[in-house]
Amino acid sequence: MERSSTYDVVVVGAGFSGIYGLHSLRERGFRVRLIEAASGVGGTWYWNRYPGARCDVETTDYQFGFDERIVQGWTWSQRYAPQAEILTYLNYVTDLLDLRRDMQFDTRVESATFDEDATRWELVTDTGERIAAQHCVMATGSLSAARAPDIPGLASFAGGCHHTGRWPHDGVDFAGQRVAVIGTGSSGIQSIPVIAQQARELTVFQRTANFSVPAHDRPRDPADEARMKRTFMQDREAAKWTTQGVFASWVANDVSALDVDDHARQAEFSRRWAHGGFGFFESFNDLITDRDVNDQAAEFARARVRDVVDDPTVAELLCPQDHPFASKRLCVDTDYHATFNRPNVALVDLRATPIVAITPHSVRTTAAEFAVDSIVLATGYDAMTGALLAIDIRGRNGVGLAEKWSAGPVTYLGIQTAGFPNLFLITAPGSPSVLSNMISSIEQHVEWTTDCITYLRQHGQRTIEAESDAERAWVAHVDERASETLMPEADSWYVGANIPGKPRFFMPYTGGVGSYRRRAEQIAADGYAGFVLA
Ligand code: FAD
Ligand code: N01
Repeated sequence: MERSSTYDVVVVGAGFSGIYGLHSLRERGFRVRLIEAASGVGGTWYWNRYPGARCDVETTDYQFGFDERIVQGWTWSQRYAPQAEILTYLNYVTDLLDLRRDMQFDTRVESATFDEDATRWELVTDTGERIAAQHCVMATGSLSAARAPDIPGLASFAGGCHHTGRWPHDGVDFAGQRVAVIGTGSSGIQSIPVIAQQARELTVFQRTANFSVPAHDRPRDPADEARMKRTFMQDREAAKWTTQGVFASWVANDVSALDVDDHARQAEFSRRWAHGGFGFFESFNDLITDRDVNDQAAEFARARVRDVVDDPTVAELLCPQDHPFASKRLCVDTDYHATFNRPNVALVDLRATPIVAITPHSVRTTAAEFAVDSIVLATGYDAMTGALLAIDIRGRNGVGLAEKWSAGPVTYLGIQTAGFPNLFLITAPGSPSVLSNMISSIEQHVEWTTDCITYLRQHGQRTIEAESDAERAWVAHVDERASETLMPEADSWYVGANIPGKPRFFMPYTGGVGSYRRRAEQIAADGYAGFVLA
């Protein structure tokens, strides 16, 4: 049965972005409805229940910072919180802020059309509901459109086949099984060591070896937790102006590696490797811009793989050779490389022997057939644009977002795109988003959006829309900043290379969280320069 309702704002998605978006807008007195395809809150942490799933930005940073009550009322168990704990935390926040009454689950938004006469968005859901709202906030996630590979015969597989980003809620029992994992990005690298302990045999199908830094995860010390709580609010405020929106996870070393001698350079690399996590990436300020420095970091990381892996042939296969260090999203692991010393784990190099087919009981490469009982697809996402383009979004004159972005996603600040008034995108292409602590970036986007919608109400304006010129200039700036780094060289999901036919376009903003925030705030202070208000 078709039902309809009208709101000031509709928010799509109930991950970190949607939860805060609903709260923030509701606090300003707007009538808000949140629509979520899943049966509960959590977003990433609702869907990704695979063995070993956890954050890899440290928990101290990877949490909300907008309300001290949330921080004081929650205690984290680990340096990197596991998925179940983050999901419980997001349910705690949802209840603390009494958000559930404005949330609607098990409902997927299929289309969103801007009605130019009524100056509002009309959404249609898969439950047949029509929802009208003056503003639409897409909190649909940068890494939420799970991507299964196009392998012949995949659908014929008779055993269990699970994508890491759509993991069964009651878990998967791999005991006694022969398991195949396809994919060695962050999801593969987190899950492989845990699955190896559960399965009888594990075969890892690797197309590209990835750089991974040890996590050195550990339980949180209660004294550290208490210290964190005491100073969190001021530390978080300071983190907003850093390159990656963190204060606890790592400290950036604002020194060129070229200004120190070889001994000091190796010592800094070693110190950060021993500390664990993303801090290694910030060993020097030119690690991602200077090829020599990057090569040295890459060689340091490869040497650590050779230290750990017993079989020299396997070690070489696990050493990334075809992209600069951290030009693909850096992984953070617990015992990933050591897992290949286990007698029940084998590595298959798909560069040498690609998969040709999946049969009901096996994975077949050009060289061999591997009989398996279960397949894990750790094959990633149609990142940054996938969830948005899965919705038929139509702006002025009925133009579709897919058409507008056919050569790549163009935005102004990664928040709006010209021709789509009152459509706000949270952490979209053109914003620091996936290159940062995402919670910091999400909070900034939600707060900017809330202030913007409030400003429109205060100034009697019905619409805000990015100007094409401002958008063009922003896209050129994003592109220029990316080209100052080695990042666009890799065939990564940052450039859409993992999706056949996706236009190659470096999507996130490499200019850093702090400088991005300054710019976005200045634009707002200048009466939303580069936007048309009507
Ligand atoms: P999501 O959490 O992806 O939520 C989007 C929601 O929108 C989903 O629930 C989805 O169902 C819903 N949705 C989408 N389309 C529709 C539609 N059409 N209709 C209705 N609902 C819809 N980032 C970090 O900074 N640090 C980390 O350590 C980190 N770890 C990660 C680990 C994993 C396994 C993954 C996959 C990502 C990780 N990320 C990490 C990135 C992570 O996605 C973000 O940190 C953050 O959780 C994103 O929140 P979000 O609310 O923007 O999007
Ligand atoms: O996905 P990925 P992910 N045949 O795209 C391979 C975040 N995250 O889910 O590189 C064979 O990185 C593919 O190979 P190649 C984080 O931002 C964070 O692991 O394309 N292989 C690659 O090895 C991360 O970057 C955490 O050659 C195929 C892998 O599958 C992002 O989410 C944990 C293939 C996909 O790697 C995505 O990570 C998890 C095919 N047909 C995720 N298709 C944390 O730790 C793809 N591959 C916090």
